[in-house]
Order: sequence, then structure tokens, then C-alpha cells
Amino acid sequence: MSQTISSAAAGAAGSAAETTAPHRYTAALAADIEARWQDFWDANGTYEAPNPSGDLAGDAELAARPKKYVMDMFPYPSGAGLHVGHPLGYIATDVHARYQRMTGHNVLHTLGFDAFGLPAEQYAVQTGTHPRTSTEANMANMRKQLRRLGLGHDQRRSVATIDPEFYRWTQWIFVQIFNSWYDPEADRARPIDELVAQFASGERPTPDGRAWAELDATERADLLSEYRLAYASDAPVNWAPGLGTVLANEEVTADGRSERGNFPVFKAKLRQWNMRITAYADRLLNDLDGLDWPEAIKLQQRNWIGRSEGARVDFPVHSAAGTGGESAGAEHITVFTTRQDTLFGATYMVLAPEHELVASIVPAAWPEGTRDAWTGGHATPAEAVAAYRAQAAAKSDVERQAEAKDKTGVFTGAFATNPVSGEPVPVFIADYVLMGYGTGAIMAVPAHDSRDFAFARAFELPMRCVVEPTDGRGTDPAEWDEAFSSYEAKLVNSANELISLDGLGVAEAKARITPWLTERGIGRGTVNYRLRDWLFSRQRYWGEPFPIVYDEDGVAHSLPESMLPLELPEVEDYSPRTFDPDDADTEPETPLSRNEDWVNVTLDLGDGPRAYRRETNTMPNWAGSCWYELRYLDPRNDQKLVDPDVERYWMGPREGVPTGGVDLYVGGAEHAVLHLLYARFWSKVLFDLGYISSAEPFHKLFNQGMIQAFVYRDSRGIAVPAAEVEERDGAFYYQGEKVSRVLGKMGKSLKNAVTPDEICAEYGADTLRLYEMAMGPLDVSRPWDTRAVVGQFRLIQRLWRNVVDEATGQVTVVDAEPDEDTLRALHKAIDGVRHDLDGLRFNTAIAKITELNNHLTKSGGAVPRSVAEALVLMIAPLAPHVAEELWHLLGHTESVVHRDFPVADPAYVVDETVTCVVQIKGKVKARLEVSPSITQEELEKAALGDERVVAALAGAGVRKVIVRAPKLVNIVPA
Ligand code: ANZ
Repeated sequence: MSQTISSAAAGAAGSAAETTAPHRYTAALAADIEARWQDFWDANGTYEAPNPSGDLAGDAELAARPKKYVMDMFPYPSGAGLHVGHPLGYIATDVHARYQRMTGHNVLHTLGFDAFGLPAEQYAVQTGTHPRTSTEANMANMRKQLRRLGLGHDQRRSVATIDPEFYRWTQWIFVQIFNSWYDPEADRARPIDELVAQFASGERPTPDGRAWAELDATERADLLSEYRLAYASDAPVNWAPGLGTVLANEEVTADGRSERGNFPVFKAKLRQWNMRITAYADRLLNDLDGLDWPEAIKLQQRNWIGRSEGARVDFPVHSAAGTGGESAGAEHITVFTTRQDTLFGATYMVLAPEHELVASIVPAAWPEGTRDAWTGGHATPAEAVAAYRAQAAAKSDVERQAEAKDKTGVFTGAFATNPVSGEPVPVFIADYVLMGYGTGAIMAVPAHDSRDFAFARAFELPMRCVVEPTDGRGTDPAEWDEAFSSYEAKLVNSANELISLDGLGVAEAKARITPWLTERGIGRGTVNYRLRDWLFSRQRYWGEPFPIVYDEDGVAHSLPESMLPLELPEVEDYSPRTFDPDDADTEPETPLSRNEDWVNVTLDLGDGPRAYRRETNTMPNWAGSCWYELRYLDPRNDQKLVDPDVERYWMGPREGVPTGGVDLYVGGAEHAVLHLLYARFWSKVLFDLGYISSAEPFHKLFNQGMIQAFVYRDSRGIAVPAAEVEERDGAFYYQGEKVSRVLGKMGKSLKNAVTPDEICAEYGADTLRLYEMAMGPLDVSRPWDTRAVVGQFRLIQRLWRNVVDEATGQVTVVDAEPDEDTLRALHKAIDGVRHDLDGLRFNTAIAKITELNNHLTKSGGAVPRSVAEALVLMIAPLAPHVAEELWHLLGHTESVVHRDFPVADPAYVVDETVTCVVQIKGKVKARLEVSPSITQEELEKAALGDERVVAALAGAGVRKVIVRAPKLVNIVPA
């Protein structure tokens, strides 16, 4: 059997053509119905959600209803268009939103485009087509595809991040972030002017104690840069000369090359914009608790933020014994540890190779006590260190952290003193210690840390057991095969004249030693985060220009609101300049920098016309998605980002939701951290500055599964067109040759993409919608099967037949009372479907609707009007076009979209019961009312537990119980 659409359809839509019934629901009729109702909705603004005020205020009755804000993660307008996997989430939110409309809510649902990004830029580089031209064409195509699905979006609210009227506000938010600092005492962002006032009044001293007035402009700018929430700094970044651009860590492979193009990536210090997201680490962590998000996503955010409580401990550095003491440059090395309880077990130290102290502690010659294994075969410590540093620089952080690999490193020639044991500890450099985490220096406790253990074994370093093993291996690490790590065990070998940790548990020992270290000034408790500030600039064309100019002194100034938007200028060449891929000493040259007229400007920023140079980086394509949920609310406001009343109405705090946010946000789990963390961060800044009332953007998050598809490969492993594969006796053939089949992603490159357009043409959008929703629970991935789509088409056909005579087109319903059975079936369905649509369980909702519809089909005869209408209303969120049509045929003149969803009568919802007879030795002793679906076990338990039965047995044991659920239980006493 072939996989093609047309052959699958032949069994369904095709057979319709063979019959002569002129009013049958066929693909052609579906197309007609769907086009008509889509036009009707557009013409009537059916999905327009009124705001409580402002220029989108409309229908006052609707605006007075409780609101629901339902949102999708908006798409990038790809040139490939949509395949059937893309709209899964869009259909789901649409069904849910429609259900909310029918249960009395004012529902905001729309969809925009995240339209800056690399593919359009690369296409521009290759073809010379302006990225705007190709992006707009792609958006138009996707809009058409989405409209065909009958999605109930408020089109007035659709935005694209590339619209100057949109990015004007992206730039405006950047300016607000730039002009703010984080006040740890108030625990919120505040305007930078308030910090300047503190410096000016002397309330806050400057670092070198000079008066603010004495600092020149550059010094002031540099000082404020330490505080601003958006700041430029010479940060070490991933520079790929072969691509001409800086990359995010996520874009660098484990072996230090660019994911795109496989070019070498170097750590280079370049001036880049950063966002001080680290200031928000604790709030981003704590506010997760109140969010209705999947636990897995919350966990990923927690891990990404990576809060560790520990201590910083100072180890005094002393001159290398016996060499004349030339290494006295540094006074101490500060380590970060989460296991300060194991301090007595620290027998050596490690600095990251790049650590700035390294140079100052290296002595001229190897000191006494240096083992051969420590020197790497080099004649002097300086040589050894230089060689090792060069080796480490060539590796990525991921490589350096790889757990399994052999530990490498070299002795610096310096010793420090363990501050509690008083013993000298050699100081190494090794690449398993990273510069970017903690202090870039560790105390190594080889007995209790597996990486330190491996290193100590390789370098013949001493180990000291300070946590007593509970697995019987003894306390001599020389006899161990691995480190002993446990939080449940007790401390040993951990005492000096002043403090003893012996006998304490790990937590107690930490609680004891941290204040002890603090009192003596050799340590302090600290919290460390894995989260880094967010590298925010890109050397690209197709992104938002920074609203920043530099004066002659290189001081950055933000543009005033009146100069926004700062539009992207035209350029000749969209590509960043690339260099010899191996030449690390190059620097990026951005496309915008080549437009000298645009770059060099004279502006009056309040102190008369002066010459400035514009920032020529652009923002990363995360920027627009950090705040788009706010712009949907008030897309045409040209005075404000969003009107505060409008924002409060749609997103503000409410009962049970103290931090506010969108009611439902649906998208893929791949956005667990970056997008969702960045958006949360921007929300918090805007909240702190008083622009919005919601401290969180998305209150409830739901991750939809993926639509998978079979991938067929020939003997060379190359994907062949899935639509042309034939199945014979369980094997698969392409052009006569046997091919293999596995489940994978759907996409053009795997030659298995099915487009919604094809399915809509063969069956209609309502069938596609039903099929995608019926495939399985929304959060589970499911395989696409074109042949199965017809099942949902038949459901609509049967529904149609229950209302319309296929021969005459006449409505066949009757104004009669439904019978008892039908009433039960109806109200049970209503009750279940309500719960399911509310809880995003669309597949089970469809099962219940199907069951009711089948009940009507089986009953034969005309369907009572009240049942037919309820059924049409119930299916309306799922299959809105056919529902509108039937509703109209049933004599209603208004759209079904805002009609009330049916309400179940509880009297018909409760399960019927049956009477079960309980006999002892054949004599009836009790009658029980039980559910018809009761299990044998449940029934036996109920019978034996019944007090009449217990009394009749009078303590006699039971020899045998015969159960015939649900009607009979026969007990044979012992
Ligand atoms: C002594 C110790 C003993 C440690 C022990 C662990 C176990 P988390 O929890 O991920 O924050 N560390 C500190 N800075 C480091 C760096 N820059 N590069 C590599 N490793 C570093 O991990 C904190 C632990 O990781 C710290 O606690 C330190 O080793 C190591 F039985 O100190 B520990």
C-alpha cells in the first residue's frame, strides 16, 4: 500500500464522488464551507478581542467578561512554509481559546512573527535579495497557510518583530535597561539617575574615594557601566574569524568549532553588549515556584541558573620552600567550594590556567619536593606553565569538563597553606578548573571528589580521608578505587587546636566551620551561580540596531525616545567580513559599519549638536521574543509600549496568580531556558521600573509533543521521498529497491514532509484539525499517518448525516424530546468534553463526541433538535467551519463562536447503578447498589465488608467466594 495522499484519499473523499448524494459532506463541500466561513469571520471581526480602553476598545459587553489570554510561541517565517507538524500547537490553543469564548470569556488569541534571523540574512548574502523582501514573502505565505486552518486569531494584533513600529519599542526597552541598575538593597532595578544622585551627594562613595564631580566623563561612564543592566565590556567571547562573527556558547561544538560551517572558534576579548541577567538570578529562581509550568522545564531553569551555596576560603601563598622564595607576589588564593566541611582534606590546589594570579606565584626554579610527574618534563615552572596554558587555550569549556577524560595539569612551583591543617599544599594549574566559575580556583579534596581523585592518582598527590566511608572500605584512600562521596556520613581527621568537626554530619560541619572561618577573616559563606550575563550583540545585519551612539571620548549614550525607531539602514553587502579561519588576531567588521553616512552623525542629545558614531552591532534575535506578549495587547499604541490599564486587564496579578502573566502559553520544550529565561528577565525589569504590573510573562506553560514521521532510507542511508514508498508484506520499497523505515522528524531534508495545504485540499481544514487533536495527548509525540486522517473525515460525514439529508439537503432534526438513553449519553458527553477542552485533553474530548455521534447514528430515526444543537456546539471549537454551517442550517443567524457551550444536567451524569445480590450458601443476605463497571476484586471486597454479610458470617471464616460482577456474589463459609 502506498503512502501517497491521493491513494489514501481515494477511499474517502473519492468514494463520495462515486455516490450520487448531492448534499453529502465531501472534500469539495468542505472547501466551500470553509472558504465561506473564513471570509465571514474576517468580514465580521469575529475574533477581535476588545480592550477595556484605548483604540482597540470595542464591544463593551465582551470587554466586561472575565478575560483569557492564550498564546503560542510565534514562528520564524521560514521559506519552507509549514508542514503538518508546525500547527499542532496552534490548533490546540485555537480549540482551547474557542472553548473559552463559549464559556463566557473575552479571549485574546493572535499570532505574530519572530522575523529577524539568520536564514533570511544568509539568503540575502547568496542572492542579493533584501532580507525584508524574502521575509515578507515568507510571512505572506505562512499567513495564507494559517488562515486556511481556520485559526481564530485577532488579526489586528498580529505583529512582526521586523516592523519598525515594533522594534521601536524593542529599542526603547533596551534604553530603559541601559538606564537602570540593580539595587540589591531594594532588590529591584532602579533608574541610573538615582545611582548618579547617590554618587553626587556622597551618600555612595566612588571606588577610589574621589568626589563624583572630580571624575571626568569617561571615568563616570566606566563607573556607571559597572552597574548598568545593559553594559558594554571587553568580555572573552567565541570569535569565529571564518564566519566573521561572535558566537553564543550554544553555537560552539564540543570540540571548539562553530556549529555552522565547522570553523575554529577562539576565545577573544572583544567589546560586546551584555545584559546583567545575573542580578536577577535569585528572583528568576524563586518566582519559578509560583508558575504553572511543567516540572521538567522548571528544573532546567533551576539548573541553568545553578545556585550553589558554599564558601570562599583564602589559602595563604608562601614562597616555595628552599628556592629562595621568589614567588611571594600573591598573598593568598581564594577558592570557591561547596564542601567547606572537607577543608581538612584539601591536600593540593588548582588554578584555572588563565587565572590572573598564576604569573605572580611562579618561582624561577622547581622547588625542593617537586616530583617528576608534576613538571611535564619542563626545565622551569615558567616554561611548564606557558606550555600548558597554550594547550588549554585550544580547548572548549565542554571538552575541559568532560568527566571521563584523563586529568592533565602542571605544577606552578608554588605552595600555599591549608588554613586549618597548616600543611603546605602544592598549587597546580589544570584545565578541569574553569575560569568562568566561582573564583577560578579550587581546593582539591581528592578523597571525596572524583575529579580530584583522578588527578591526585595521576600526579602522585597525597589524599586525606575526612568523611568516614559508610561502605566498609576503611579510611585509607591509598586503598580506594574511587573517591568517597556522601552527605550522610560523619567527619573524621578534621580537628586542630581551635576547632573540631569530628563526629559531625556534613551539614552540621558546614554550619560549624563557615562562621568559624568568617570570624577569623579567612573565609565567608557565599552563593555562587552558574548563570552568566547574557552576551547581547551580534555582528550581523538582520537585527535591531542598538539605540546607542558614542561620543568622541568613546562614551556610550542612549538615544532619546524621539529618535526611535532607529531604522536599519540600507547596505550594499549583508555579510559580515570573514577572515582566514585560523587567524585569531582578527576582529569582527559588521555590515552596518560599512555605511559611513549612517554611522557618523551629528545629533543634539540635549547639549547642542555634537558628532557621534553609532553602534554597529545588532541585537540577537532573542530580543523581539522577550516582550512580544506585551505588544499583542496594544499593538497600535504610539505613545507607550502598552497602556497600563490594558496590560493590567490582560496580564495583571489576579487571584491565585500574584505575579500575573499570560493564561496559557504553548510551545516546544526546546525553549526551556534561553527564550523563557530572557523573557522573564525583561518582564522583571519592566515590572521594577513600573511599566507593567506582571512580574512574570507566562503564568501557565504547556509543551506540545512533536509530530513525527517515518523516514525511509535506501541502502546508502539516503532518505527517499516517503510519498513514493510502497509497502508489501511488511517490507518497504522505493522504485523497486528495498528501503528501511524509522520514525524521525518531519522535514524537507528527510523528504517526508506533508503540508497542511495538501491535507486541507483532500479533506478540508476541519478534518485536519480533528486528526491532529485526536492523535494522542497533546504533550506526547505522535507519528503522522496520512492514511488515518480519513477516520476524522468520516466522523464529520456521520455528524453531517445526523443533521442533514444527503439527498435533499434538508435539515432532518425533529422537535421531540430525546429518550432517557440519549439524554444520558448527551449529558455525560457534555460533562466530559467540558473537562477535556478546559484541560487540553483534546483526544479524549473527540472520543466522547464520536461516541455520542455514534449513539445517534445507531439509534436510527431523526435526531432531536436539542441533541443535534448541543453536538454542534460541542464540536465547534474543534471543527469550527462545519459547526458554523450546521448551526446556520439549524436556523440560527449568529455565528456559533460566541454561543454558550452546553451545560450538563448533573441528574443525567451520575453513573447508573445495578443491584448486586450477595448470597451465603445460596441464601440472599444483602443487596448492594454498585457501578455497572465494578471489577471482580472491588465487588468481592464490597460484599465481604458489608455489615449484614459480616453479621451473617458471625465470625466463621470464608472458604470460597464466587463473584459474577456486577450482579452476584456467592460466599461459601469455612
Ligand atoms: C572542594 C570539594 C570537595 C568540592 C568535595 C566538591 C566535592 P557546584 O556544586 O557545581 O557549584 N569548583 C569550584 N570552582 C570550580 C571551577 N572554577 N572549575 C571547576 N570546578 C570548580 O560545584 C562546586 C564545586 O566544584 C566546588 O566544591 C569545587 O570543588 C568545584 F568533596 O571544593 B569543591
